[in-house]
Amino acid sequence: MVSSAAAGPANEHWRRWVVYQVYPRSFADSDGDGVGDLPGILAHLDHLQRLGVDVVWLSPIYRSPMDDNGYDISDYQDVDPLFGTLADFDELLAAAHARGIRVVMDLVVNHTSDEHPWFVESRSSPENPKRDWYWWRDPRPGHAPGTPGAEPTNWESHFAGPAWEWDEASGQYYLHLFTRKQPDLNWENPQVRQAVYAMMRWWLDRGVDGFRMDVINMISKDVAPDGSLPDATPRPGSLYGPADEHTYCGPRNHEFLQEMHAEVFAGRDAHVLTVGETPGVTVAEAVLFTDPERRELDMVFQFEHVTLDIGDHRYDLRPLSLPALKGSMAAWQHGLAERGWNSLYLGNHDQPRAVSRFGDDSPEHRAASAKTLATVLHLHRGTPYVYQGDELGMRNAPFTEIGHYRDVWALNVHAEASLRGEADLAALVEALGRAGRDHARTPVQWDASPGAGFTTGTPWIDVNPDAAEVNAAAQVDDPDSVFAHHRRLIDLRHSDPVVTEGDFELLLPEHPSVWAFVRRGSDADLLVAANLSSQDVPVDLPLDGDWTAAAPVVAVLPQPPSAPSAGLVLRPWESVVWRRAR
Ligand code: TEU
Repeated sequence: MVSSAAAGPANEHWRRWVVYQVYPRSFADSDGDGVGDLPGILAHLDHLQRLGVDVVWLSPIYRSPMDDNGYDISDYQDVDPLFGTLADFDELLAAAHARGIRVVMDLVVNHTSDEHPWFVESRSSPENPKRDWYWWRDPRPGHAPGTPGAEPTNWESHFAGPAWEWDEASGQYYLHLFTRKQPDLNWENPQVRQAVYAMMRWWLDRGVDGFRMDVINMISKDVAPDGSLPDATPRPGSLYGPADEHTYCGPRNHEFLQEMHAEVFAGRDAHVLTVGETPGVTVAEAVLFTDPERRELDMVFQFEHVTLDIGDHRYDLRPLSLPALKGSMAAWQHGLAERGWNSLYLGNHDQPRAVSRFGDDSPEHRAASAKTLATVLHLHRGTPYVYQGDELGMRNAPFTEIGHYRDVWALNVHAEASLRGEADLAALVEALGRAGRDHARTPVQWDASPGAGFTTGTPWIDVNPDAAEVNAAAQVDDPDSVFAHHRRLIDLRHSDPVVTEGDFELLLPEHPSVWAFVRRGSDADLLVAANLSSQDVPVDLPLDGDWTAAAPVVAVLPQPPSAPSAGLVLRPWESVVWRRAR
């Protein structure tokens, strides 16, 4: 129960929800074709209900050529046959609702597939009425069309190579910030926006509970009144460079989202959950996106904490220091404390597995480190997102060669590296082994059978061979499991308002292995202390006031210290949450 003294936007009921992300392709396969599907999700709703999550976010299930596993949509108002039918969707939605679980759709409207009828028309001729629905531009004057440097701008795609594709037949280039099969929609055109809003209303009328909006801070480009787009700063030794400064949080981004809110969400009785995926967003921008008064979004996915260990590009890996990680998270806690709201995540379908990246995924410490990472995440202020399999402590796959990978991004950067030579190629395959997106996309491990209970057929990507030990069947009834620990954290959020409302203070910001903080609520406080290392760590917590009467409410290891007293020693990957009433 939220106390009445704390009414107001900061205490809207949705702020107590926990979201679970399903990547349908890898969740559960009901028909043996090796690809997860909607009936597969339906068959596992009990798992989600037991975990206690309030919302499921479904990664894209729409019709798609699957160049980017469904983030390339060719029909926004149908389900891809790989995943099932609209009738399957309706059944899943009704069954989820019957269990009190809401369903949020992935909204991918920065771009469509090149096979979407809108793009097929747009591409057909420069005179087509839909030509202006996408970004078509002439080659750079003085260059032979289709040759390097002839692109309208020097922008590189996020998934390797130039962001412009030459279309010989219609004599212009089109923009694609992602793959060439993902042309960018032109949001400057009001017809595009209205078509998107109509599609969103159609899903809401069908009963869905909100949207996770893919790269929604890329929909407004830095376009001049004459239609020209600015060049980026090229990378050293390259013609091309990242277009981020001209494509992230562009001049009309907030206007477009406010318009969307008015056209789609206003006047809906039930709360519709909205979360924008916003790479490169700053705290100041995030406040603008998520301040309830501005009527844009409930929250955004920021990327700062998942870029601390990467250099010039995603596969340029750097060591991560704990003070940097917790400092970053704390800065977001403070930045969105008064206005706006945080989303909290350590992994998703684009990131390596959290336990492998931030924990210790060796057999000895895997479970404790997965639990401690969950403790720290769920006890921050904001909405926690549990990525499928993280509730089991699933880890990175032992992929050692490019043939193991399926992700178009990995395959594109590999093709690029192979032009540069063997040394680069070996370094890339090593980096993919730690940072590739496919680690999050191996099938969910339901049991110890050969297909891990995911499929009776041949899975589209290899099952992690650790499925014999790491699986749901072994965990759901075990009170010491990673699953049970997630369940306790979710229960705590639902039962104790301080988890949602309490303010946040980071303790020992420079400590190299302890992550500790206090949450102060209106009638209780929580103290979280976590050892993010595989050694015993003595820690002297700077405590305010008397914590002797506090009691541990969630702990990772048996016999946790009863109070955070002097002489405290945290065991490897131990974490404890103490609560004191006031
Ligand atoms: O991801 C966008 C994203 O996180 C990255 O592309 C990011 O912009 C990049 O790391 C910066 O170089 C979303 C989806 O989550 C992802 O699965 C899709 O592939 C992508 O958009 C395109 O739709």
